[in-house]
Amino acid sequence: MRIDVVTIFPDYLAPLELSLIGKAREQGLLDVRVHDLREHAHDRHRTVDDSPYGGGAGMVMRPEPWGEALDALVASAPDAAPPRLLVPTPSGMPFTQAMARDLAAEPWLAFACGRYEGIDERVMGYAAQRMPVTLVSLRDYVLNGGEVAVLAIVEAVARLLPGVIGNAESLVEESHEDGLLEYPVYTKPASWRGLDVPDVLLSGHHGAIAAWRQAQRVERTATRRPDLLPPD
Ligand code: JF5
Repeated sequence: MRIDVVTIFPDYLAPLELSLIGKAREQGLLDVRVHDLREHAHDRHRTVDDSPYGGGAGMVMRPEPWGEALDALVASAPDAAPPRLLVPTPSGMPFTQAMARDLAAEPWLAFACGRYEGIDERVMGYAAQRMPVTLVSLRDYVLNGGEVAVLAIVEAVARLLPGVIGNAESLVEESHEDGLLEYPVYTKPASWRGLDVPDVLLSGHHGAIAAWRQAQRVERTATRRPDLLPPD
């Protein structure tokens, strides 16, 4: 999979060189290219923002650098289908594990990182004439820019790519793969600072362990995420 990220802070994406994603890149499973939007700003101060038409607080990202940056992405692979463009924003569609699965099946993703009050709306319109565009939200809070959201989305997607995680089972038995939160996990020692591992886990009764874990999943989900349970 190829992933392009356009940002005014390329250094923010440095963590994509680490750990599992860094290794996936070294192995050629993932081709990540980070681009500085200011390469496409041609005035003396390489300006990428301006005040909003209609007034209001803050600044808006100007469309011209974004138009050039998107054109450059498409032109970088003239024989390929264009990438799916993802734009992190608090006003986007909620990002989910199901969305991560869908995105992991794409050959090419591009991310547009907004800053300030956002990107001139015409950029999304222009892009949508050329490629699939999805506005995506990490839910109901506000970040200073899309970069941290990109880190989260790229990690959620990349770990689903064939070869990136060794143990395929560890991908299935996870929160949000089947609509319930995960059960609690324990390791040695069996007793630690007066706190004991639940007896059932030491019992060797696989049926009892599975039943206990499922009950824990339902209980946790009811407590922490009742929105995930079917209405009764
Ligand atoms: C951003 C305008 C982008 O704040 C976010 C965000 C929150 N959930 N998901 C993404 O993105 C940065 C802020 C303002 C555009």
